[in-house]
Amino acid sequence: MLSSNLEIQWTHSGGAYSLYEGAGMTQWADIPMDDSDPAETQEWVDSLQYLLRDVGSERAQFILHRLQDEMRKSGHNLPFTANTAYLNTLPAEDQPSYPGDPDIERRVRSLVRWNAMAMVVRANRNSAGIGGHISTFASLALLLEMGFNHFFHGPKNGAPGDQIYFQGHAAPGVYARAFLEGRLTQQQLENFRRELQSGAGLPSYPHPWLMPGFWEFPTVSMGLSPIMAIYQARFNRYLHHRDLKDTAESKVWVFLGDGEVDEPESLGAITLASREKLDNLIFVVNCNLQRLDGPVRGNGKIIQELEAAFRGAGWNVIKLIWGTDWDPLLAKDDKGLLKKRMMETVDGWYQKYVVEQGSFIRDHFFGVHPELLKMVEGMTDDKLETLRRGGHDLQKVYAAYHAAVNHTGAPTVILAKTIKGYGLGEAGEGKNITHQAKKLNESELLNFRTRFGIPIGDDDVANAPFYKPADDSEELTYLHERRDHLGGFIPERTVRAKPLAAPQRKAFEEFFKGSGEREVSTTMAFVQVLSQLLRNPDLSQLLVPIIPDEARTFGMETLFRKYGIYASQGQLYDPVDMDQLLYYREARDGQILEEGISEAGSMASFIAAGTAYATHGINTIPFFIFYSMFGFQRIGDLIWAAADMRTRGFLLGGTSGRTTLNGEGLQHQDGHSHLLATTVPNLITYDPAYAYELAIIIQDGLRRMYEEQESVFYYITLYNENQGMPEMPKGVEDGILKGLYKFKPGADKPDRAKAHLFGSGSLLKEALRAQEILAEHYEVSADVWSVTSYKELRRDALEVDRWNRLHPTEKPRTSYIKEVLKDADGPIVAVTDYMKLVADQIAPWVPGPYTTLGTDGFGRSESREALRRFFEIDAECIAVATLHTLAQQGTIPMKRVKQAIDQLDIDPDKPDPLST
Ligand SMILES: Cc1ncc(C[n+]2csc(CCOP(=O)(O)OP(=O)(O)O)c2C)c(N)n1
Ligand SMILES: [Mg+2]
Repeated sequence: MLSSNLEIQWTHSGGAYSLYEGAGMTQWADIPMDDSDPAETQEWVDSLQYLLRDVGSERAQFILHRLQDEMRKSGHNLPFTANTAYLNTLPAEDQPSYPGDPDIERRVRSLVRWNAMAMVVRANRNSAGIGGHISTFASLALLLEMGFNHFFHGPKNGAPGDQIYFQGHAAPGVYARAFLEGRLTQQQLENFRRELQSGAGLPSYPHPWLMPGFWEFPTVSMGLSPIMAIYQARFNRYLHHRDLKDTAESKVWVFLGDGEVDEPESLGAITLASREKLDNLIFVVNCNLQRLDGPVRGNGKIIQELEAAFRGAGWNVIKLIWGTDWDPLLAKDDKGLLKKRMMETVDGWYQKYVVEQGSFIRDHFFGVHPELLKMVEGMTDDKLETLRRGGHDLQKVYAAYHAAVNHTGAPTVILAKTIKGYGLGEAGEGKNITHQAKKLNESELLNFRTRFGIPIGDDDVANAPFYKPADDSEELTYLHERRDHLGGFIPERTVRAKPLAAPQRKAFEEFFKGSGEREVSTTMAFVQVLSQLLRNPDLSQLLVPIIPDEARTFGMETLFRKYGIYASQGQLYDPVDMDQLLYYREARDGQILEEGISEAGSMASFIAAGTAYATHGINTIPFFIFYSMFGFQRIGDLIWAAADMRTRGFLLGGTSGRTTLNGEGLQHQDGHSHLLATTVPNLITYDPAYAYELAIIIQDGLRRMYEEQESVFYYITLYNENQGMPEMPKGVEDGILKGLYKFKPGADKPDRAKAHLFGSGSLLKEALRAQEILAEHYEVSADVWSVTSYKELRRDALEVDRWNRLHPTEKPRTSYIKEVLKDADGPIVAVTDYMKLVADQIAPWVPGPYTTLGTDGFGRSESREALRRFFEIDAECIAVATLHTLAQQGTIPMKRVKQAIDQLDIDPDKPDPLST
C-alpha cells in the first residue's frame, strides 16, 4: 500500500496548508475502496508488480485484458475509467533521437519569441489600448516551432500539403516567424493591429479576408477551428475516395487553447473524427492551465478531463505533461509517491508553482512526504523552479509529434502542458493577468532579453526593437533550409484552381418555360436544377451536395441511388429499402455528404468544400441545403468564418418563410434569416419566387464564383409551397440578378388610381391576388414586381450614394432602384414572408409612399391561409394596405378603406402579431 489514512500538515511562510489524502490506498480510478481482504489484495498487487518488473508491460497488459475478459464472460460489470496516470503517455526510453539542431532552433525560437512580444509592446506604446496578446504564443512557441522545423508540410511540387489551424491569439508568433522568413516587413510588424496605416499593417488575428495570400483559416472565434478542422480532415478523405485529389500524405493540425475546449463546438464533433478513423488529424491542446480570467480547471485537471473525453471518443491520446527533468525523479519513484503527488495536485496548485519560488515547490509539492523531499534533496531551489513542463521540452514535443504523425487508425490529440506567458517572468508568467499583459517595463524587457539570449544591447532594450539576424546567419539559413525541405512557407494561402467555365444560361432553358399545369415548389425546382448540374459532364464531379438529415424533406432522396451517400467504409449492410428505386445507398465514392443532424458539421463541410479552390486547387462546388431557421441563427458564426475564408458555394435555406412553412410553429418558421444574412458583407442573398429566377441566379452564381473567381457566396431561400411556375417574361434576367423587375403590369387605364406591389418568394402569389382584388373591386391598377433581393438593391444604392457624395462635382450616378422605379407613380406596398425590416432596407430610395408588410413576431402552428391573415400579409391585407396608402395620399377617401376592411372580412381588432 502506498499510504494509509493520513492527514498531513505542514507550514509555509505564507501560512498553513493541509492536505487530506483520502481514505485507503492510492486511487487512480473510481473504484470501491472497502478492502475486505488486504492480504489477498496484496498478493494480486505483488503478482502484477512482478510482471511489470521481470517480464514487461506487454505481458502485464495481456494478463489484465485476460482478467477483464473473464469478468465480462461471467456477466459481470467492470469499473470504467478512461483515465491513465498523470504521466506522459510516451515512455522516456522510447523517445526517437532528435533530428534537428537544438541549439540553432532554440536561437530561432527565442528570436520569434522576442519579436512577437516586441510587436505587441510596440503597438501598445504607439497606440495605447490597441491590444494584442503576448502570453498565448509565449506558451505555444515550442509547440509551433517544432511543427515549422520538422512537421508542417507545404504544398510545394504538387504535394497536397498540410492544413494548420493556429490558435488565433498566437498570431503575433506566426507573424514574428514570417518576419524572420522575410515574408513580412518590419513596417508591417510595426503596424500590428493598425491595418489602415500606409505601408500596410497586420490584422490582430488570422483572417484570410484581410491577408488572402497568408492566412488560410480564421481561428479566433473559439471553438470553430476544431470543428472546421475535423471536417476539413474528413473532406480530405472525401476528395481522396472520390479520386478528386490524392490527399493521403496530408495532415490537418489544430492548435487550440485549453480554455477553448469549453466551447461546445470544440469537442462537439470529435466522435466523427474517430468514427471516420481520421488519422490525418492531430489536435494539439495548449494546456497552459489558464484562460482569460483565471485557471481553466483550478480544482481539477484539464488534461485528465480531456484525456477521458478523447479516449472515450476513441482518439489516440498523447499526454505530454512532464519534461525530461522529471524522468530521473520518476525513475527513482519505486513506491509511486511522486506519481501519486502528481495525480492529486490540482491545476490551481500547478499554476501557483509557476509563480512561486523553488523553495515553495520543495515545501509544498515535495514536502507532503519525507521520501519525496529526499528525492529532491540534491537539487537546488533554482533547479526545482525550472523543472520543465512537457510542452516546453524539445525532446518530448518531438516524440509526441513523431508518434502522432505515425499513428494509424484514429485521430490523435496531444495534451501538452505549458506555462502561460512562458518567459515573461514578473511581467505575467503564469499570473491570472497574463492574458492581458500588453506592456513590459524596462527591467522586464531586460530579463526577457537575457533569458532568451537576444543580441540586443542594454541601451536598446527599453525600446523593444525588432531583431532580425543577417540573411546569411546560421539561424536564417537553418530556418530556410527547413522550410524548403518541408515544402515551403506556412501559412500561405494560394489560389491554385484555374477558373472554371460556368454553364451558359441557355443550359437552363427548361426552367424558363414554366411548369404548365404542374404545380411545383422552388425547393423542387432547386432539386431539378441540381440534378441537371449533376448531369453536366464538366461540373458533375465537382458538385458537393450537403444535407443535415433533411434530404427527404427537400425531395432529394432521388439523388441517393444515382450519386450515393459518402461513407468511407462503403455500405456494410443491405439497406432496408434496397428493393426500391431510391434506396439509401452509401458508398466510398458517394458524392452526397449526408451529415446527420449537425448544421454546424454541415457548415464545416461547406467551408472545406467551398475553399478547396485554394486549399487543394480544386473547384468543388458545395450546395448546402438546410431548414432556413437552423442556419444563420444557429450557426451564424461559422457562416461569418466562411465569409472571412472566402468560401464559395450555395447555402440554400429550405422550408423558408414564416407563413409558408405552415404547421411547424414558432421554432421552425423563419422570418428573419434574410435579415441576418444581410449582415454578411460578401454574401449574395436571394429570395426567388419562381423556378426561372432560381435558375438564373444559380447560373450567375456559378459564373461569378467559379468563372470570375469572385470571393462571394450565396444564400438562397427556398419554399415548400407548390404553385404553377410561370414562363420567364422577356428581358427580366438583369432585373432578377439586380434584385427587382416588373413581373405583371396592371391594366393601363388612366382613370384608375395607380399603385405598385412588391412581392418576394411565395408571397408574390399574394401580391398577384391583391392585384386582382384591387382591379376588380377598388378600381386600382397595380403593377406587380418581383423583388428577388433587397440586399442587392440596397448594396447598389449605397454604393451609388457614396460615390455621389465623394464626387460632388461630377455627373451623379443613379442607383438601379431609382432608375427602374423612375416612372413608378403611386404608392408602393411591399410584402414578404420575412420581417418588415427586410423590405424596409430600400426605403430611402423608393419614390413616393412605401408600406411594408411582413411577418414580425413569433410563428404559430397553423395553415398557410390562417397564418397569412394572422400576420396581415395575405392578398386582402395587401389590398387594404394599398388602399390606405392611397387614402393617406388623398387619392381616395379614408372611408373606402374602412369599407374594404369590412368587405374583405378583416377583423380590425385582431391581435397584433408583433406582440402576441
Ligand atoms: C467565441 C469566443 N469567445 C471569447 C473569446 C475571447 N477570448 C480570447 S482569448 C480567451 C481565453 C483563451 O483561453 P485559452 O483557450 O485557454 O487560450 P490561451 O490563451 O490560454 O492559450 C478568450 C475568452 C473569443 N476569442 N472567442
Ligand atoms: Mg489556456
